[in-house]
Formats: sequence, C-alpha cells, structure tokens
Amino acid sequence: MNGLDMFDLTGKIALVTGATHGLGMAMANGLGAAGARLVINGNSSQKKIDDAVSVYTRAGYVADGYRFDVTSEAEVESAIEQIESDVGPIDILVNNAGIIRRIPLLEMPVEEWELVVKTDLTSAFIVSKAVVGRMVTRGGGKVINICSMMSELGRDSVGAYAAAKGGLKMLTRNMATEWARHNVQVNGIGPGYFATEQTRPIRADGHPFNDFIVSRTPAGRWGDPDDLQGAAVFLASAASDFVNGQILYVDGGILATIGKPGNE
Ligand code: GCO
Repeated sequence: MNGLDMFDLTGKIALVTGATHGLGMAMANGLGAAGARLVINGNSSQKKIDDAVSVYTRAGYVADGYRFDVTSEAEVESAIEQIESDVGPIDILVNNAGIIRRIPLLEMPVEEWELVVKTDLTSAFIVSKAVVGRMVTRGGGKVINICSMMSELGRDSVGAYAAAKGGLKMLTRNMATEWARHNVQVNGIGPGYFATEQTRPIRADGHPFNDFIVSRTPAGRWGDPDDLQGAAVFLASAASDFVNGQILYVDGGILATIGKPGNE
C-alpha cells in the first residue's frame, strides 16, 4: 500500500455516535468522502436522524441511521447487533456523542454531574465494549474517542465536562493498552474551540469569551467543523496502523502556547 491508498476507507463501515449534527456530522462527512459506509447514531428524535441521513445521502454517501441511547448497555448491545446484521461488521467506531453543562461546581447538582459523566465518558466504554468484542473476533478495527481541550485544561463552569473528557483521554490510553495486541488501534481527537451549536452561547457577538478564544488561539479563529476531517480519516485508516493511545489535538495551536501571539 502506498501514497493516498493508505487513507482509503472504501469498503469500511464506520459508526459515528452523535452524528446528527455538529462535529460528529463533520467527521462522518470526512469518513464518507474517504469512501466509508456510514452508520450514524443519535438519540433526540427519529426525525433528526432521518434528516441527517438525507444530508449524508445528498452528499453522495451511503448512510443508515440508528436511534439508541449510548448510555444504556442494553440498548447499545441490541443496536450493535441490529447494525451488524443489517449493514455489516463495524470497522471504525467514533465515540463522539456528548453533552455539556456550564454550571459552577459549587452549584452543580449531583444528578447533572452524573448525567455528563455518563454521557461523555461511560458511553464510550459501553459502546466500545459492544463493538470491540466483535472487532477482536474479526481480527481488528479502529476506535476514535472524541476528547476536548478540557481533557487537558480546566475552565470556569465546565467541571463535570472536564472530569469526563480528562477521563476519556485516560480511557483511550487504557483501551489502547488492552486492545493494541488485537490489532484494534484506539486513539483520540481533541478538538479545540469550534463554531458549533454547542459553543453558540459563548460565541455570541460581544460575549467576552468570543474575543478571548480568538486571541487565545494562535490560528486566530474558531475552528470550522470540517477542520476535523483529516484527523478523523487518518485515525480511521491504515495510515495510523501503528498509532496507539494518542490524542491528536486539532486546536489551532491552543495547547502549544500560554498566551496570545504577539504578547511582549
Ligand atoms: C466550553 C466549550 C468547550 C468546547 C470544547 C473545547 O464551554 O468551554 O463548550 O467545552 O466546546 O469541548 O474543546
């Protein structure tokens, strides 16, 4: 295999959780453009899933949608069984589904904390457990866990999210430790600050965070969700067959620096 062939995903089946919108949709588009057949998951409504499937189909990709709750082991197990019998064996799993609650820790109800940790961290364990058992039997596969700046950095009001995303980074390393020998490569992508629905409230014109992020990011801008496609294709493809347990930060340089460029 040489040149661009190693990035080719033709014939591969990719399950992307939370791929009805936002970063999940951008990464699924990248995998589709590289040739993968898409299986997308959402849990808010069947209509949202159907709408997303038509977006992928119109883009020219083969896509199927499945509604299930990634935090429920029973739902996940039966959905994975269904997907593999309807569509075929899952070669690539992207654990992308997640939520955020911006509540200072001293005001955070424990129920909200648990919901965030369950959705952003425990779900990756549950879905991977169901999918990777099957990958091991078949001789290999790829898992990509979607981490965050908050896998490395704290920020006021996002304590539960940071705890979950920091945990997801270590879960990625532990999965790599246990599964590399089975030819399952597990890695993470750590998006920086991206212009999505999730960040809309803190991107609003005049919101101090908007100016802060633009000046704190060496690239000088919010990320465009499509900026994640290259990293997703790389970690889903044979090009990363000896890459295990890494987190690839796609952040315009935030983690490389302490401050804004041009500071005296
Ligand atoms: C926040 C943001 C973050 C980003 C992203 C950073 O409030 O700090 O919403 O959580 O969305 O995860 O990588």
